[in-house]
Amino acid sequence: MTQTIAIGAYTDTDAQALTGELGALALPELAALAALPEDQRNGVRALAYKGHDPLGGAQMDLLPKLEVIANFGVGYDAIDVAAANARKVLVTNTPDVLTEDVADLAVALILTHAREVVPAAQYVLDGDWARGADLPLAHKVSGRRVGILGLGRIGQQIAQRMAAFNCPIHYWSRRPKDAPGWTWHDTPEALAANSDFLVIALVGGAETAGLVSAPVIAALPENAVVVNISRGSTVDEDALIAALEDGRIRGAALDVMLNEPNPNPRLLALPNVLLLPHIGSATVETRAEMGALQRRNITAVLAGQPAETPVNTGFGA
Ligand code: 8YV
Repeated sequence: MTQTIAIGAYTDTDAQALTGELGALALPELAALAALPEDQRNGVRALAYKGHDPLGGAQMDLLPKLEVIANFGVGYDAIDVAAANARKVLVTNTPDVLTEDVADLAVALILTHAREVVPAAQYVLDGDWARGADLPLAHKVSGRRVGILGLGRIGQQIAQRMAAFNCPIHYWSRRPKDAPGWTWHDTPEALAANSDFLVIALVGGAETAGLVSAPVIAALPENAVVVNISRGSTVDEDALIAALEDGRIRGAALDVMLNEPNPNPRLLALPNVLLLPHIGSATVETRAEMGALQRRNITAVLAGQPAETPVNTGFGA
């Protein structure tokens, strides 16, 4: 009887490791759980989860012997941790192993948007260069103010990278950090007013939903670019789109947005917006480390050992 269920779209390597190492039963999506026979569900102790669909008490109740939900990703906002606590289910995530990749992508978004890399590459492919057509000048990055909203592990790495571009670093977090040379602001609005690039590096979930509100967006200078590598839920997207449509700010470069993978068509129509398909951690190397950490967490809990990267505590060992 299988003790582990793996839900989500895994690479072949991860899928093989999940079945080979853990004897996992693979399901394409969360909705498929309910269709499993009851005796099979009753034997499940671990759930390897990769996805962003909400996973709440109703799904947990389908697995009465569940001990651990091991999330593939650092952000676990899709998982109802209070419901897991109530059922004494441990939740684990995959922090640290993806920090560098996500920070690298934030820098890539800043440079790609400001230097108009995508239109410039298209200009070559389209033959416009050979024809001698005009290519508008782009915008400078080095020395511009970078505002980081949320100075956690990923935010700090973004700040370090952009400091190497001689960018003054401004940040907002609930409390000032020990970050000499970087300027703390006590509100997101104050940060926005001092940011040429506003980089959102918040955790997802209810506590940060809509933190980048209409007043925060209104506080941005006219040349500002909003960069998001965290979760779409952190932004009042209607307010952002309105500011972009009106030309009130220069642009946005977003790896995450509401309603993925079906972004708001108004975003798709905007020339000053660069959209990526949520690829912050999407490198061969990092995804392999995330998968391995997810599996180690499950193996530990099934053996009665403490998990390596627990989100909630007091269960699973
Ligand atoms: C996802 C992410 O895990 O780590 C996170 O929080 O958002 C990503 O790395 C990845 O898209 C797989 O769902």
